This record gives sequence, structure tokens and C-alpha cells, in this order.
Amino acid sequence: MNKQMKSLETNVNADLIIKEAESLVGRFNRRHFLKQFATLGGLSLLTGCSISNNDSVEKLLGQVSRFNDKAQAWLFDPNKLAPTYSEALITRPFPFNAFYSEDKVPQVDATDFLLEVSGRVSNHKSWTLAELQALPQVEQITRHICVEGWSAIGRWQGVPFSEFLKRIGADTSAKYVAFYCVDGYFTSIDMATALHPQTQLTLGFDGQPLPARYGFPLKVRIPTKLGYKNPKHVRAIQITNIYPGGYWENQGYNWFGGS
Ligand SMILES: Nc1nc2c(c(=O)[nH]1)N[C@H]1C(S)=C(S)[C@@H](COP(=O)(O)O)O[C@H]1N2
Ligand SMILES: [Mo]
Repeated sequence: MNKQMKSLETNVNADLIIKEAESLVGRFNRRHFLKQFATLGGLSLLTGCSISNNDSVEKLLGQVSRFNDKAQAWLFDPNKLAPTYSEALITRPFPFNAFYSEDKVPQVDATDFLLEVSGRVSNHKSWTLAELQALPQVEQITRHICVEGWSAIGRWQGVPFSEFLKRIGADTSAKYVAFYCVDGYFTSIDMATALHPQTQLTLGFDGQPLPARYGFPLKVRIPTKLGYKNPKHVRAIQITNIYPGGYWENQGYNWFGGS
């Protein structure tokens, strides 16, 4: 067999492995796989080595799969509460993640910030940060789980989202709540999750105003959902019956992304 044919066969193997791995651990980790296999695929093309015999591939898949098993146990039924933790278990420093690096974090000016509200609501008024801060606030210490294979426990302060839905006169029989962010990110959740007692319009992190990297001026914290369904730097909220999708969801991630 010549070298070209051999690398062709390697590609077929790689494709098969990706398919097998995906059905093994679900589409949850597509982003992770694509990242890893882009490198491994390139490597096998250059070396002509079959990656199906590669120990590190097996190890990686095993690790991601085990992580997902754990994640499934942490995320659950929207009618039940997500686990809460003691202060001693808070992860410090708390990890940063976004579709860009930390030096690109948007710097939002608090003075002219307005949170827009649209769709199936009776009160379409926009909210200043001061108005949001004047609403009753609660705190949670919960676990944030990212599909890229990490989780961390954090402490967030904010307005129960169900309380905010009342203030805007939301039609709670509508199907979806969509979130649009300053950095172009967006995601959406079902109404049951929006009404969940732990879903929070978050203004504070660890007793301080929400730092820029964690979503200033506000994020929506949803401990029953995966990290990508926890939008940071939210600038607009829409109540709608039309499926809004999301930044990662539109690229093949599970829309439900949790419990
Ligand atoms: N606006 C915005 N929100 C976002 C993201 C993003 O890129 N932009 N990434 C999501 C993902 S994948 C994760 S894991 C968390 C990370 O939040 P953290 O930086 O507070 O850990 O933010 C989520 N919300
Ligand atoms: Mo994530």
C-alpha cells in the first residue's frame, strides 16, 4: 500500500472513531472532539499512523465519558433543586470561559446600560442597572458545569428570575425565554427552567458586583443547565413561542443542555 492510500485509510478510521465516540458519550462533547481530532487527524495524515491504535485517544474518550456521567448526576429534573454547597467548597480562582480569550472580554459601561425586554410581556420598559439592583436579591452556591470537561463551584447573587418575569408581566404560558448578549452570544431556555426557583438574574459574584470576565453587568445563572446555557453580559431578554436556538446550540449542541 502506498503512503497516500495509507493516510486515506487513516482518515476513514478517524471518521469511524469520531462517530463511535459521539454515540458513546453523546453530542455534548462535539466541540471537545473536534478540537482534539483536528490535531490528531492532522498528525495521522502527516505520520501515516493509524490513530485507532492510539492509547491517548482511548484515554481522552474515557475521561470525557466519565466526566459526562458525573455531570448527568449533578444536573437533573427542573422541578428539583440543584445541589448547593458550603462556602468552603467554592472554587478559587473561578475559571473563565467564552468563545474568545479573556483579553477580549467586553467592558460594559454601567451608566448607560439598559436591559431590553421584548416579546410576550405586558411591560416593555427597559431596565437600568440601578433599577435591577433595587429588586429583592438572593444568593446561591452551586456548581457550574462546562461541556469542555471542567466544573467549578461559585457563589452568585441576584434576583430570582421568576420574580423578574412577574415584574415584566411575562406570559408564562409562552414556550421560550431567549437571551441576547453584548458579545453576540445568545442562548434560550424553556419556560419551566425560567420559572425554576434557582434560575437567577445575576448581578453579583462572591459578594462583589459581577466582574467583567464573569458577565458584567448581568448574567443569567441556571444551575440545572450546562455552562453554555448560562449567558453572560445579557443585554436583551425576549419571551417568545418561536424557537430561538443559541450560539452553540445552532452548531450541534443539545438545546436542552441539562435537566
Ligand atoms: N456572553 C457569553 N456568555 C457565555 C459564553 C460566552 O462566550 N459569551 N460562554 C458560555 C460557556 S460555554 C461557559 S462554560 C460559561 C463560562 O462562564 P464563566 O466565565 O463565568 O466561568 O459562560 C457561558 N456564557
Ligand atoms: Mo462551557
